[in-house]
Amino acid sequence: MSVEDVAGAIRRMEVRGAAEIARSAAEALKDEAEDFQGRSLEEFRHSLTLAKEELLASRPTAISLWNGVQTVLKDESSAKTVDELRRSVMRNADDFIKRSKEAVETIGRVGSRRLRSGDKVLTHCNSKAALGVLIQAHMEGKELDVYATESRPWRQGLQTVKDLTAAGIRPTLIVDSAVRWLMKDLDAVVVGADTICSNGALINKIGTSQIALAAHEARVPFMVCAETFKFSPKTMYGELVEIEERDSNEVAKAGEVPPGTKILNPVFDATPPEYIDAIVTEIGVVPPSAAYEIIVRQLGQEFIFEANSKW
Ligand code: RI2
Repeated sequence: MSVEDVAGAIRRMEVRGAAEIARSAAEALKDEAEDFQGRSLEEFRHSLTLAKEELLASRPTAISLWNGVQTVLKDESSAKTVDELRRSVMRNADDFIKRSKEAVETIGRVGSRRLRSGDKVLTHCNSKAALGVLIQAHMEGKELDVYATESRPWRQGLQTVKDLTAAGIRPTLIVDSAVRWLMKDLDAVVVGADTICSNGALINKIGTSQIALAAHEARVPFMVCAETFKFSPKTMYGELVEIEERDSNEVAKAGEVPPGTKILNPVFDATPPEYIDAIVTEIGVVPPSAAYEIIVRQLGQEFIFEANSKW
């Protein structure tokens, strides 16, 4: 698929999930590099810059997209020939995709240790990292009672119950507003992440912060599953995460509400670190207070510099 096609599919949420978005963008950059016909390095760099800008503009919130694109293009300035640049983009894209898939598998194994047979667990939206933990625990023979929120307005919870059912788990679907009612009966909440800020705050699907609040009130452990490329170097120097707002017709179609009704459709919200008990990454379980160190160690100075270069 062309960069334009991939960016469009991400924008329309045909491709969704923070990690999947990043992997698709990496694949699109790889194809762009493979198909480049010109001979000038300058022209090649220009076409990659345009591709990068188009992909980054497709959805603003998940840092995985920025980290993925940055990883693929990290050798751009040092490459001396078109061929060298092409090879580096293709190699980096393959590496990123492979590492990101392996990270989900590792998170599954690490996170499942936190769950016991008989646990009642709630998940929100459709996070492959969070589902990986639940499915791994099930494969290890633990009997889980899994609840999935509907996740209005896109209703990704329907996909979640399909994914869980396909893995042999019989889930229970609830409407988003039933979370607090249910919370007293739960043993854990397991969610994914679009972005983890340097102070450990979680940016995830709208409604996540309400779930965390209810979990905190009921003293139910709240676990976040996040690959290290979900941590944001951009937030280290104070940049705030842009919360995407989508079209009002995702909430109510024309004719369903009186003309002139204002509709707000924020897609993500921020959960403060004090409501998060553990973040499960591919390098282990960490507290939210470790976010700064993860960014420095795993992503490194180059990423931090690039992320804040406009500062
Ligand atoms: P994985 C999704 O965003 C959800 O917010 C989900 O929790 C998060 O990405 C992480 O998903 P959207 O693309 O990367 O559905 O774990 O808006 O699959």
